[in-house]
Amino acid sequence: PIEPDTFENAPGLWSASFPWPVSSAHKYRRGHVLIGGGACMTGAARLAALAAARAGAGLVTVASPPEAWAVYAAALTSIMVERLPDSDLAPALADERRNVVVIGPGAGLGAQTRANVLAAAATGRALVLDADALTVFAEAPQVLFEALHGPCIITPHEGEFVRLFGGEQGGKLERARGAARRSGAVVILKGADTVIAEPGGRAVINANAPAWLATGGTGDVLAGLTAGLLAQGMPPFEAACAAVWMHGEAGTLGGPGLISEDLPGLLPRVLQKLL
Ligand code: NPW
Ligand code: AMP
Ligand code: MG
Repeated sequence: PIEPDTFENAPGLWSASFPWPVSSAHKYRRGHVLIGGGACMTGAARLAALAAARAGAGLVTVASPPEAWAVYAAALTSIMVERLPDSDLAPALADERRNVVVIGPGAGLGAQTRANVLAAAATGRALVLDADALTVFAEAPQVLFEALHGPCIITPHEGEFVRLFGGEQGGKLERARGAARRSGAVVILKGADTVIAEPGGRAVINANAPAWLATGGTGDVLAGLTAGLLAQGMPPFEAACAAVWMHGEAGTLGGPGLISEDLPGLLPRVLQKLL
């Protein structure tokens, strides 16, 4: 440990719980990630969906409001697309085999995003909340924290973090730890160095990420990747640490000129390193 209960991220911390498929596996046994697709910024949910699938989730569904359905359906092949009657995610939550729900990437800042998060949380389902799903609770973060019943991973960048937890002084490590304690969620506080913290006090500092990752959409990829591991039964803290490490490795493999949509396609090479 770097200091008590604090570790530098490395596969040795989580490889024992990495969800490799077994010979009796089939797609319904490898988890089903549901992603709430936004109506306008459709790229974000698509990036998350591809990353969840590359992480090994057996099935991935993007649930789309009717006006964006054709965009998702035309752009996605391995990923399933569900056409919702409107922007309400509730119908897509009815299938309980969808064991992880991702909300936030490209979701938009309307009241419906807030309602969708609360509806998903009420099911007790494992959640990955990112981006707009965090920002919509900036005025009332306690409403979000009190709604969380099941496992939850939140993935704020610094801007999103300050909206939710305030900008109080202190090091990144302590701020992430405090946020995990306050929210009850595993917190991935992103940046050049990313801190992963859980409510019990364990924290991991990740340092393998290259600055090539500072480009639009990479956070959306991380949300999907995290969900893909979580859906396969990896415990939330370990899934968060593994996803952040894999994301950094993929960014390094991509190197100069990297754009976010390169990342899902680089994940097989990252998985190969872990085999
Ligand atoms: P400043 O400039 O420091 O005052 P937002 P977003 C601040 C979707 N995307 N990293 C900073 O303020 C996302 O999924 C869709 C970043 C900045 O102005 C969301 O749904 C894509 N920001 C939506 O866009 C690809 C930092 O926060 C503000 C920061 C909005 O997400 C792109 C940005 O926060 C994108 O992912 C940091 N380390 N520190 C697609 N292909 O469809 C401080 N800030 O306004 O919530 O914007 O992150 O772009
Ligand atoms: P987002 O802002 O939500 O798109 O997330 C950006 C992703 O890229 C996060 O995983 C960050 O940790 C990563 N990232 C952003 N800037 C850097 C940087 N300068 N060095 C390394 N990783 C970065
Ligand atoms: Mg983001």
